[in-house]
Amino acid sequence: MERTFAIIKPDAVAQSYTGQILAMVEGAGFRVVGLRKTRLSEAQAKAFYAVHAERPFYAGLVTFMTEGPVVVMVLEKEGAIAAWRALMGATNPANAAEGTIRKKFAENVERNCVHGSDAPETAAAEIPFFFAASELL
Ligand code: 3AN
Repeated sequence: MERTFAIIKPDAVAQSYTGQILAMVEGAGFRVVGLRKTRLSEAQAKAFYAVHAERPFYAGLVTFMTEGPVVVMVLEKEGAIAAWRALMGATNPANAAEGTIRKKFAENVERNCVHGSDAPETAAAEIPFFFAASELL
């Protein structure tokens, strides 16, 4: 069983899409092993997206990710990392396939509703960024 880290971002939480997104998660066969509503500090958002620090959209991304509460999750399933990225859809919702979360709910490439780890090493770093082992059940 593989685990991945996911975020329901401030745009989706503010528009009350949390329940619909969780229904899609569970409907796709993921087990939710960790779940918490929180609000990222600027320092947390900067550290979480440090890999994008040199990108032109970094400052806007940090502002967006701290504008309101998020829901952080750890999802478990065989091939969870790829399966969650498939369910999220393409980064730019204009390119996202039918039936994906971003196609259904996302506004644009920045305000794109959800995050998912992109590789096993990323998941291994992102999960403990938000969750203690004792919170994963
Ligand atoms: P993904 O979330 O699909 O893994 P990344 O890791 O390339 O995509 O980007 C991280 C986040 O940065 C995206 N979820 C989105 O919010 C934001 N982002 C990515 N590309 C752009 C862009 N061209 N303009 C604005 N924001 C972007």
